[in-house]
Amino acid sequence: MEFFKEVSKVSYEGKDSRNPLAFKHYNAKQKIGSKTMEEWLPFAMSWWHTLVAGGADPFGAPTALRTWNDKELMEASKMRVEAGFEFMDKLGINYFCFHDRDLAPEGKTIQETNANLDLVVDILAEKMSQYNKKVLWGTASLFTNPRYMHGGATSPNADIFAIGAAQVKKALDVTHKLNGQGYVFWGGREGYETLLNTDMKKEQDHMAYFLSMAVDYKEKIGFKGSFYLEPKPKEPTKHQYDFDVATCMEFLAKYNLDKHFSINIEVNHATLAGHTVHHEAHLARINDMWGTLDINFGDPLLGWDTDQFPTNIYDATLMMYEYIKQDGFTNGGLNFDAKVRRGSHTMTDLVTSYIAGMDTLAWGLKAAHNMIEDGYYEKNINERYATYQSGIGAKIDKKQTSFDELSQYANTLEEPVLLSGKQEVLEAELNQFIWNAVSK
Ligand code: XLS
Ligand code: NI
Ligand code: NI
Repeated sequence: MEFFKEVSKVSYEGKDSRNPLAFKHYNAKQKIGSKTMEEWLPFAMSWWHTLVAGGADPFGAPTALRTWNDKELMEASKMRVEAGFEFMDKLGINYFCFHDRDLAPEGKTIQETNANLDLVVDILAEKMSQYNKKVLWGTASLFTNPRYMHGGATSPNADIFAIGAAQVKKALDVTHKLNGQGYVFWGGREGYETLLNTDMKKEQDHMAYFLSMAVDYKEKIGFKGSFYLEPKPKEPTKHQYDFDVATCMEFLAKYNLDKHFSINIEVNHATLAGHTVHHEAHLARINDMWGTLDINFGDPLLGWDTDQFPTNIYDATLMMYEYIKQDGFTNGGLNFDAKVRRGSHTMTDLVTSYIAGMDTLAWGLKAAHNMIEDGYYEKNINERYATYQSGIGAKIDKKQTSFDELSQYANTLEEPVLLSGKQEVLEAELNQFIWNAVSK
């Protein structure tokens, strides 16, 4: 059965194309520096937003027209597998990401649920070798089932903690079986609403213990993929324990887990935390903690996780700037944690949305590559900190001075003359890099 009937293999037509079913900037085999675009940009399809989301919102029922809408649950799951591989094939996407519960419906018992999952996973494994597609990462949904209303690893109820552990163990087995390159921990309901009913210390200790048991289990089964923690500041809970990159790094370091994890940065989560994705990517990079990326962007006028397709070229460029600086990822990739708007309800909308996102990232990659080749921003930063290259500055940089020496030195100074920060010039120049990346 063909699911995306209006779409044939999507090809690159170049920047002047007006064809919504063609790439304008993403040209898989084109080299950007040392790697092809396809090598730089290991795009992944998110199973949940692409194949499961129906467009329901708090005010109304699902709108999405999907071939499996009227099918029984297991039947629908199997159709999604077919559709997913056709989708990746047509777009030239080589990876996908999933939650356990996206793949197959829950049964009446844990055993039945696992049996459903195993059935779909076997079909997946076959399709993966047929189409040559890979799992970027897997994860477990410890947030959809009502039993997790007070948390999974941070639940006040020990039996829920145990059920959550069993679920993650199974999701790790499945990800391992499918040769996943990674596994994500996003603490959907790991946070709290009010301290009037919450033992925060106990909950955080439990969460860390949960993660450390996952590390033990990973080693036990010989899973070689990377473990990632995905920060998000709010939604669903008011105070999420994995607020942002800084909070996650501190948490991992405190519990001696930092060697076992890196961070999955998500653009819209960065902005919800009051940061730019540039900030989050930079902070993770300089600490060697940036492992993978969930691409989307948020509406600046709305305060929630809108998970829109990434069409913001500024975010894309600055994100790619950090990304090229660390020479990409080892096991990570660019997962489209993005969903079509409720009104974009056709099967074809899914394809055109991915094209829009892939083109934006490709454009950002080109612009960022030019920024780095040109050296403009690095040169500016070097000049800005030039006083640390010699004399007292070099001593400070090498940590070879003291308050006594600095005080003596300061006494000899006249009021220093400062350089301009030149922010407006730097921002105007960024516009030029973005423009020139596609105009030439
Ligand atoms: C939700 C998260 C989620 C994770 C995986 O906001 O982004 O989709 O990426 O559980
Ligand atoms: Ni995400
Ligand atoms: Ni999100």
